[in-house]
Amino acid sequence: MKAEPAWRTVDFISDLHLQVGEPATAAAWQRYMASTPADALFILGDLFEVWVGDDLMAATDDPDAAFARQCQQILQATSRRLPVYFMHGNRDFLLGEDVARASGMTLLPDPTVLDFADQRYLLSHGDALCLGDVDYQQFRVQVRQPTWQAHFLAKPLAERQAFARGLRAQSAARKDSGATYADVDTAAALSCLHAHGASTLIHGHTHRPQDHLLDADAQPPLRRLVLSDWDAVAQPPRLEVLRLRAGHAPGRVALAPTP
Ligand SMILES: [Mn+2]
Repeated sequence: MKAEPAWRTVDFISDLHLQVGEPATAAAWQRYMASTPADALFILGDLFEVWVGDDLMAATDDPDAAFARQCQQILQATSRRLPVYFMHGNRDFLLGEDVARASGMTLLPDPTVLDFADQRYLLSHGDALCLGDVDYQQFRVQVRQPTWQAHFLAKPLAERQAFARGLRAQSAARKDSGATYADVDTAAALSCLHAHGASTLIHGHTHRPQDHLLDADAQPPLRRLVLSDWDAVAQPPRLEVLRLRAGHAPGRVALAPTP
């Protein structure tokens, strides 16, 4: 896709893992959404800790549903000021076209090329490039199949929520056990950049925010910019936006955890 000619500032965020149990992070996101000076916002996956189906939005007496509706209102309000693009992460890949549209967001395929200010960026959540995590790649292939998704979405909401809690418990246990996660595979990142004629890969997922120079000799040099996850109560807080401004090097903006 091509950036609108009028865009001067473009923001990228990912891995906020918004959930009802982490109100400080949600509040920081709400303030950011109301105040960003960006001309466009790209959300590169895992905005939500989990998304078990768009029918959650209509559920009554459900704290997750009330929280999701609040988030939708925030997205709607922002999308009236600036275009908001959404790419699925591995936690919220079931967020559907209907909720995206009702939230004012445009869904993007993973990966998506963005031409902005004479540069070609390649946008991805990043999980598909973590080739070292073989078990996860198998799981990903399975859950991205339309038949698996239709089968899952046909289950009662409570059953899907229980399944999601199980996955989160597994993931937390793995983290507590000190297991290390595969990072983005450099060869895969380079071949993806080459295939799309892009020079800079922007992705999240790994929670390892850093600027990597992949090929200094290429013209322009090939880079991989990794977004931070969000946690307002971590010490120090992690509330970071990657901001591109026409004519400037990419910048990272650290937001304040309290107003
Ligand atoms: Mn992820």
